[in-house]
Amino acid sequence: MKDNVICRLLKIRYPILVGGMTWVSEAVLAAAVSEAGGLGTIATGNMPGELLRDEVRKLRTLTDKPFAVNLIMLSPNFRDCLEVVKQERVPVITLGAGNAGPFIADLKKAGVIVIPVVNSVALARRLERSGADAIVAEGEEAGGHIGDTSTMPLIPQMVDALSIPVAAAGGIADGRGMAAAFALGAQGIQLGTALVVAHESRAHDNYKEIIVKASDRATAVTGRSINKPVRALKNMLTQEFHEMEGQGAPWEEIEGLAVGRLRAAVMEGDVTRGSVMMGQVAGLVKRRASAKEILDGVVAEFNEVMEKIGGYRIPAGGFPADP
Ligand code: TUI
Repeated sequence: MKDNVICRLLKIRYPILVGGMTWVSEAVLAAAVSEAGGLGTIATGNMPGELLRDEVRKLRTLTDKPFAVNLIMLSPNFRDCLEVVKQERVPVITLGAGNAGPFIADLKKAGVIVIPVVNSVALARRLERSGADAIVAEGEEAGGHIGDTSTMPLIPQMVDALSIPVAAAGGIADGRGMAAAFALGAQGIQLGTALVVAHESRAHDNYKEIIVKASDRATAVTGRSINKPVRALKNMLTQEFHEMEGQGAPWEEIEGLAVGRLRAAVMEGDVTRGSVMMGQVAGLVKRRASAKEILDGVVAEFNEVMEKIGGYRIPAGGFPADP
């Protein structure tokens, strides 16, 4: 294998993107990932356009490698951030939490590579027709705002439905997960939780320690009753969400409970009442390391796994039952 379609498209060495993690994915982590050979990402969350401009300029003092900006269509500053992306000649954007369709043509005209993050095949098909360059297909194992389908069934259905490249997200933190995604037809992956613990990540120490200590059952999904499912660490906040949802509280009240909680977790380390968004792979993330060590480790393990299973065959007629 000499070439990878996502590396060629994005001019990167490893087909590894970073999730647009609000508050976590900022210039320093993004630059470290891009320097390590992946595609670093600045997440905007609800950030005003001018703050995004500062982040993009800061990143450019740290690396000359390609990077992405992640926009969330729910944000009140979405349109301002779109303008900044064009003015600052950001090479790649990823778009989550909404239908990116109406914005693709304009961004393409400005020369931006557009990669929507989606959880449904129907939306991905529409976005391909609207001109998306690639898709990040995100399974419900992911942290944060999620869809309904998990990565294992989602990726092959996306790959079958689309002609553009697919990167897999949700449930991937190591080379085994990456190899599984490639077996399903993905040409790249997106890491989130695995990079929250990077030395260059500004997530509070408490947040990183919670991930490193997490078990397989550490996360819960809240907000299903209001059609806004979010995966995060099970804690007092998720319990409060579930109680409120169980009582059939109005959506304004449920959403109100979330305000400021992600910031409290990431920036202040409030892991009991904050929203500690993390994927189900938190239980797999056992070590804090630099972004470069994390990416190199994933790639080395991917190659080991491919080597090991590359020659694996089921013999004609199957294995002998009594060898
Ligand atoms: O966007 C994400 N993950 C996120 S965004 C986020 S910000 C947030 N902060 C506080 C509370 C809640 C959210 C945290 N995590 N992933 C990509 C993604 N996009 N997952 C699901 C979707 C999605 C959802 C609905 C995409 C499209 C969609 O439907 C749009 C439509 O109109 O058809």
